Amino acid sequence: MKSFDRQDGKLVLAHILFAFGALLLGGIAGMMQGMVRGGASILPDFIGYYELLTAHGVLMALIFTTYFIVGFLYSGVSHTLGGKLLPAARKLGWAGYILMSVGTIIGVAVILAGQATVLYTFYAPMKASPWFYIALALVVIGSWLSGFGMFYQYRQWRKANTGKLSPLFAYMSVVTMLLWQIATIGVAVEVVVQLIPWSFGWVDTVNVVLSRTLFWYFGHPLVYFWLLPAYLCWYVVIPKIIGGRIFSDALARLSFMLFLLFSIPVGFHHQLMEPGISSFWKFLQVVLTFMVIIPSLMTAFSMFATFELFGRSKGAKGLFGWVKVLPWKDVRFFAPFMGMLIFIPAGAGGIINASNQMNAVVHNTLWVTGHFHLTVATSVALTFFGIVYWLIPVVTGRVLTPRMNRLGIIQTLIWCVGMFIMSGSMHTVGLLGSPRRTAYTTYDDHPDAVLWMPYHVAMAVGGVILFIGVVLIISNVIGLLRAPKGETEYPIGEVSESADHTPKYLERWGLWIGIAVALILFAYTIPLIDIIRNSVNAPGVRTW
Ligand code: HAS
Repeated sequence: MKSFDRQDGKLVLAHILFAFGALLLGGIAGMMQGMVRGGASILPDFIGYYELLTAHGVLMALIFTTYFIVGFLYSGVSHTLGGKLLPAARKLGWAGYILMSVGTIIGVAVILAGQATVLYTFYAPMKASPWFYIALALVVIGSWLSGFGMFYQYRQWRKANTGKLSPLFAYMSVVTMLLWQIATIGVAVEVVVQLIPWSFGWVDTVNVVLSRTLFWYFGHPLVYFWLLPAYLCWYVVIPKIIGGRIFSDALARLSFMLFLLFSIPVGFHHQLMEPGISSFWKFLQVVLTFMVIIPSLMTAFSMFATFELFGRSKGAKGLFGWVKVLPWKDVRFFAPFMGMLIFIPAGAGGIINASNQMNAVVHNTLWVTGHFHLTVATSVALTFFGIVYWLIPVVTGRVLTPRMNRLGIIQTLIWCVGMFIMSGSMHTVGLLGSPRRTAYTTYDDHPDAVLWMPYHVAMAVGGVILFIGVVLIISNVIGLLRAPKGETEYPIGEVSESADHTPKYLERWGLWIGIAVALILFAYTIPLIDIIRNSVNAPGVRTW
C-alpha cells in the first residue's frame, strides 16, 4: 500500500480543518437562532437574530461545503491520477485556498459587524456592505483556481495515458468542478455587474428580478455541487468499504453527465411564485427539473444493486436478506448509509417542491427549510462526516481506532435524532403555514401563529441535539488527528466483473459541455431578454 503524498496531504487537511472550523461557528449560530425562534431570549445586545441567520447560512451552506468538497476532491485526484499532484495543480490548490480564506474572513467579519444581514441568498433589494460582495467574489474566484488545478492534473494524466479510461473518482471530480465553474458564472455576474457597483453607490438602483434569476441560475446547481461529492463517495468508496464492487462504471459516469446537463437550466423552480417571469419558461424549467431527478434515481438503483450483489455473494437470501450482511458497525459505511436512507424522503420533498401547485403551498414556509436540512444537512453532511473517518487517517498516516469508530456511530445517531425532530417539525409547521426566515413572533397572538409554537419549541430541541452532534464531530476530528500512527488505505472500489464496458463517448467533454451550454441558452436567453427589457429597478433597503 502506497502512502499518501505528504505535501498533498497538507493541502487536503488544510481544507478539511477549515471546513470543520466553519461548521463549529455555523453550528453555534444555528443552535442560538433555533432557541430564539423557540421563544428563548438568549441573544446578547450586540448580535441580532438575522445576523446569526446570515452567518449560519453562509458558514454552513457556502463555506463548510465548499472547503470540504475541494479538499476531498483534491485528495482523490492526487491519489488516482498519478499518486501525487503536479506542482502547478498543487500551487493552484493553495492559491485557491488562500483567496477563499481571505474572502471568508472578510465576509464573516462584515456579517458580524452588522453590515451584511442579507441571509445566505443575499436577495436584492436588501443591500449589504460592498465588502460582503467582494468577499463572496474572492471565495468564488478561489474555488475557480482550485477547479483549474484539478482540470490541469486530469488533462496531463490523459495526455500521458492516451486511450485509457480515466479513473472514476477523477472523472467525477472533473464533472463536479465543471458544474461549479459553469454555475458560478451566474452569481459572479450578479455580484460584479450588479451588486458591487450598486452597493458602492455608483448606480442608484438594481434590477431585482434579474439579480434573483442570476442567483438561482447558480443556486440550484449549487445544491448538486454539494450532492455530487456525496454521490461520488456512494459510487466509488462505499463499495470498497463494504467489500463489494461498483455496479456499473458506465452508469455512474452517465448519471454525473446528466447532472451536468440538467442541473443548471432549472433555477426558475425557486422562483415559481415570483412575478416577472412568464409561465411558459417556468413550465419549461420545471420539466427540466423532473429530468434532473433521473440521475438520482439511477444512483438509487445502482446503490441497491451494489448492496444486493454484495449480500448475495455472502449468501444472503430473500428480497432484503442482503440488508443483514452490510457492515453496520463500521462508521465509514454507517454514516453515509444513513445519508442515503434519509435522502429517500428528502428527495421526495424536492419533487413536491418542484410541482407548481404544491410549491404554492410550501414556498417561503418552514417546509423548505426542513427540505434543505434533510438534503444538504443530513444526506450530504452525514456522508462528509463518514468520509473524515478514513480521509484524515489516510492523509496524516494514522489509523481509525475501534473507540473512534464507536464515537462516530454515536455521533451519527445523535445527528439523525436531532434532525428527525428539527426537520420533522419544520416540515409539519411549514404545511401549517409558518413562514421561513423570521425571528420569534406570535403575530399579536394570532390563533394560527399560536398553533405553530409547539413545533418551534421542538425545532429548538432538535437544534440543541444537533449542536451536541456538531461538538462530537469536531471532537472526533481532533481525535482522528491524534490517532495512532499507521497506514490507512485510500478506499477506491473496483467495478463489478459483470458490468458492461464504459463507452468512450462519456469522456468526450466538448460534446457534453456543448449540450449543457445549448440547454442553458435555450432555457434562459428569452426570459433574460424579457427581464432586462421590462426591468423592475429598486433602490437598496436595509431591513435591519
Ligand atoms: Fe431542493 C429548495 C427541488 C434536491 C437543497 N433545495 C431547496 C433549497 C435548498 C435545497 C438549499 O423545485 C432552498 C433554497 C433557498 O434557500 O430558498 N430539490 C428539488 C428537487 C430535488 C432536490 C426536485 N435540494 C435537493 C438536494 C439539495 C437541495 C440534493 C441539497 C443537497 N428544492 C427543490 C425546489 C426548491 C428547493 C423546487 C424551491 C422551493 C421553494 O419554493 O423555495 C431532487 O434532486 C431530488 C431527487 C432525489 C431523489 C431521491 C433518490 C434517493 C437516493 C437514495 C437511495 C437510497 C439507498 C439506501 C440506496 C429522487 C439516491 C436504501 C437502503 C435501504 C435498505 C432502504
